[in-house]
Amino acid sequence: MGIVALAGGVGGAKLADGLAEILLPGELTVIVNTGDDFEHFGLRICPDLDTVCYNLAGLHNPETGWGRRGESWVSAEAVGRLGGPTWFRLGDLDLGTHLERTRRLKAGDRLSAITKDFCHSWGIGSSVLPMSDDPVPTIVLTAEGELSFQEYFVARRCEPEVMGFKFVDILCSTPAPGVLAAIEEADLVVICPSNPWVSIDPILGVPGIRQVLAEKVVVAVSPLVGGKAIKGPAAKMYAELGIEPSALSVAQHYGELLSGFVMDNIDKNLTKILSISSLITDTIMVEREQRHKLAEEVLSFARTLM
Ligand code: FO1
Repeated sequence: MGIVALAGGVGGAKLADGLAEILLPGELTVIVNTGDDFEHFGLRICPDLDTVCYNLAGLHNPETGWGRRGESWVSAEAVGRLGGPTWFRLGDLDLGTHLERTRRLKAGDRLSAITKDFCHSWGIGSSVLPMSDDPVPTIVLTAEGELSFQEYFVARRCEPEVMGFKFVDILCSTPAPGVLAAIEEADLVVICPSNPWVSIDPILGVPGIRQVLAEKVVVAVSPLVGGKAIKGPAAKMYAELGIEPSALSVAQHYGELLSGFVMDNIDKNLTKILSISSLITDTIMVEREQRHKLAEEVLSFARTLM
């Protein structure tokens, strides 16, 4: 069975990990948002790509959700003592990833090729693909002006009121090698419980991706539970954009792309007003077993739609 998962951020990485655990190696391709990538200390940082890879490799930090397990902060503390920037924390182990990725990018390698090699080194059996090898930086349009994504997300702790989003140069970007083929060959596409505005919309906006998805069975899992995001600013963004933060709004966000929708038990009343097939289950993934359980339930539900 060929499954494609679209993911970005911690919630997406958790479900991707659950899917990888129950599928055979080679059955899963995870297409990851790179809109939150940026340059810091001259290094290319790809937070969502790394969060997905670290989770699939079992190297992730369970406390923060991002970065590496058992991390140390010697270099970040040394930077701080020299008066350098400490607002975006790069751990020592994580730093190795950024150093080697940047070295290879400067040597002319593509992000997708580098990610493939990193996955091999980390023992990841699934394919992990950046949505594009072209930079497509997300800009958050706020009441205080335009902010780069990490400036909004980390430096400003998502406080400025959101008025919209811009994905720079997205119309000139192309899907990374293998992205369109993986979707075309997939039996099912799962949109993970990631932020629809800043994790999934950039993927859907890369020219060609939405068109191939339109031919597929696509199931989304709501990142909003009882009107709140498990992690991150998705609910706040919906409210500030004048849309009620709810699982229903997430389903409407993806619209005709969806064949089915998965939402939490808490939101079971919404099934009455949802016009597509839905699965109501426990979607909150705290323990590792909950990732596998949700992945199994999503696949069983999707089989009824194929
Ligand atoms: N998020 C934070 O809130 N503070 C940080 O200092 C921080 C550092 C960081 C380093 C590497 C990495 O891969 C991710 C990091 N994140 C940090 C998370 C990241 O900003 C966001 O989770 C994503 O960009 C949104 O999905």
